[in-house]
Amino acid sequence: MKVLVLGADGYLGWPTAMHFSAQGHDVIALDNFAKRQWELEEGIEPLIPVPPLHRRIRTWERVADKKIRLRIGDLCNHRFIYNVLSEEKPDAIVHYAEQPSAPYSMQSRTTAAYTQSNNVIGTLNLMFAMHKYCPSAHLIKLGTMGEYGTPNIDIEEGWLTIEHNGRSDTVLYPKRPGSFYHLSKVFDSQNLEFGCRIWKLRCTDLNQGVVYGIHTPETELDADLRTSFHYDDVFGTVLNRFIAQAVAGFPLSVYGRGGQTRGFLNIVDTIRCVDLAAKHPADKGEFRVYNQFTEQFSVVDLAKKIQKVARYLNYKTEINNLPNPRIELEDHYYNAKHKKLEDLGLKPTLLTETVLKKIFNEVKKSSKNIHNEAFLPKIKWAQI
Ligand code: USQ
Repeated sequence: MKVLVLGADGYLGWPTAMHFSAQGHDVIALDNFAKRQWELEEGIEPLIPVPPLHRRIRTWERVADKKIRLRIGDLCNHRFIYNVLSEEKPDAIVHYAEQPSAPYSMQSRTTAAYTQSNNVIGTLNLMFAMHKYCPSAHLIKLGTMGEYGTPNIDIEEGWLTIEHNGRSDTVLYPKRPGSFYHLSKVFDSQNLEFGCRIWKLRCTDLNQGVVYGIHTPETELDADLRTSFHYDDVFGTVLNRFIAQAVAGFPLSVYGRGGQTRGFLNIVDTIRCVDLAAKHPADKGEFRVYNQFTEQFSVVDLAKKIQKVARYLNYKTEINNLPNPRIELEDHYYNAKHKKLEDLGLKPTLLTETVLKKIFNEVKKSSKNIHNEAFLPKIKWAQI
């Protein structure tokens, strides 16, 4: 397959590009390096310095004896993505190229508008480019479990069959997300469903939970090949943050009572899910939604799990219930289906103590890079 990875410089994009290349596919890595710009704006750095993508690609070529081709540009420039798709005509497009942080989007009108225009217009341009130049390509789009919010009913995989006044229909699952970032992915899903319906595009929307972890088989091959790992309050996700906090001797920052329940998955399973989706493409005209996570935890249960392993490793870890900077339910029903990827063959990598110890060990190696001032949340939903 010819696989185009959009957002290939990022936490998930880079390991995905290496994975497909290692499998012998022809991989094109595309990025505009916007994430590095947002890091500069916020004054934050990943735990482990990430070499420029050019260097990572050269190292990959040396270590794996495989080529990854690089295209630099912005999806919001439609001419750029028109050129790429007309020249490359990929079989599969894996799309991570979006602003991924809820707190970033909730800082101001400017960052909310930027997040939504960057994400929604970029994806819209991509859809038009696919329609014009490669309508048979399979788009594997990273959506988020956060699109659904926390409804008081079971969460289905994208679609819901409802009965109303004696009639029945299957409709996109109603969404009630909790940030302008999560909303941007709802708008993407709506646009993509429309594109599949009118132009017969094929799309798999992966509604992904909170990803954790630092290793994939390819990132371990050379220090240059490691991926970006954030522990700060803007780009760091909760589990990665808790581990960095434990290593730094900082209390685990549970927001509010910590009853917020979310779906989680190991970075290794992100790659496996994308791989499974690519191997089993959606049909022409099909907008297919998979819920991509392997287990669910409340934030406080997660903190206790991490505290237990931390104490075993001799860290004196405490849990601190901070006033919640977000507006979200802290005590709610949560039962999200996540069967379709397992039906395709996903064998979940669960959050065992061994898995946690391995992440602790890796974070510990870079503990001198941890800045404690990056831990406390500074962006408040009510103060935007
Ligand atoms: N939380 C804490 N303490 C922290 C950080 C977070 O209690 O120090 C809580 C939050 O209040 C929230 C939960 O942990 O209830 C998850 O927060 P998060 O920052 O790990 O994840 P979130 O903002 O939801 O976003 C992340 C990714 C995003 C992806 C999403 C999947 O940044 O790109 O879409 O996870 S999901 O959460 O399923 O929507």
